[in-house]
Amino acid sequence: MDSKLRAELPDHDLLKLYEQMVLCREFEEACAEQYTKGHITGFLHLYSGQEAVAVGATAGLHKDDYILSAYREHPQAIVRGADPKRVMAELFGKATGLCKGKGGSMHLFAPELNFMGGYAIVGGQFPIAVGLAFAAKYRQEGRLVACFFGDGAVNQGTFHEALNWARVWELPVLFVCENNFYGIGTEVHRSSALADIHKRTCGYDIPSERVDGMDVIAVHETVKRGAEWVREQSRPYLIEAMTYRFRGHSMSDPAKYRSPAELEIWKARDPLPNFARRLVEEGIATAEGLKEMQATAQVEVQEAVKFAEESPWPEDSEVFNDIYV
Ligand SMILES: Cc1ncc(C[n+]2csc(CCOP(=O)(O)OP(=O)(O)O)c2C)c(N)n1
Ligand SMILES: [Mg+2]
Repeated sequence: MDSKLRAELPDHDLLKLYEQMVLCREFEEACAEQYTKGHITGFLHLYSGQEAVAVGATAGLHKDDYILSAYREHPQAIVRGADPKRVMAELFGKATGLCKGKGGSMHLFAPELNFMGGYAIVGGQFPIAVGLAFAAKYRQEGRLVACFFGDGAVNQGTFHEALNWARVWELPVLFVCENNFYGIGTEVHRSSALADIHKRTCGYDIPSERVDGMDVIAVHETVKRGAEWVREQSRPYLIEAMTYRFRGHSMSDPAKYRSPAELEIWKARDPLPNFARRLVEEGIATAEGLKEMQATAQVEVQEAVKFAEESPWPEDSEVFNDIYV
């Protein structure tokens, strides 16, 4: 049987994509549970539904490419290589956390992995992405900056300033919009004059395209090709990935602004079971094998929760350390 998936990637890589998506889903769903138990406090924005974007895109980048994102970024950090234990501990505010428990959910940061944050200010990552790209070009490092952001960020001035300077200075930035149709409770057509976000780069002479963000293979192929173009041309590019979050904006949002019917349409497009089905249909995995993968991910996440629970709080004396003044 001809396998469409095998034409894209070797079996090992295809299975890795599935493994990572499952780990992300299990991690996020465990976060919801820990929030309900009061172990995670403050804002918590979960990524369930959008896994194909983080997983497909990261696989299309090089390890030394920088990644920046917004505040819905646990999977982006984990897929880049952050230890789920240290990410969970960070969400618990523990000393063993990725940022010593001082950042929390919205401020994950791992420079050793070239994961440069986690930004709670909508559009805060754009100028930093451009600055990193300027530095990378100046030092002739050959790496690019992948800057993830939401549909709700594109009306911030920083988006337009970043696009402009990235083009004027010919900087290697791959802008990746995760268009999940909502900025908190506001549907994208109510906030954007042109809701086809990829078309908005024409004013800056930046090429762009749209991709199905529920299809991990499509995202991977598009990002890989886009990244190669950025690297070769030393020019910015923008990809708009059409996706959907299955939960509310944050844990405190019951998402009353969207209909159950709409949610059902998108749940039918859930990137995990759909990719699983293709893997099985094309003889790359068995249903049992994929179930085992999920069980392994569940164990890994439970170990992360246990690690976070048992970890110490930061010392009081830590309060004035790591402050940028
Ligand atoms: C500068 C700024 N303005 C407003 C907010 C409040 N805020 C938090 S998230 C958000 C919506 C962002 O939506 P989007 O970029 O689509 O990301 P998504 O939540 O869909 O992932 C807003 C307005 C903020 N954090 N920063
Ligand atoms: Mg959004």
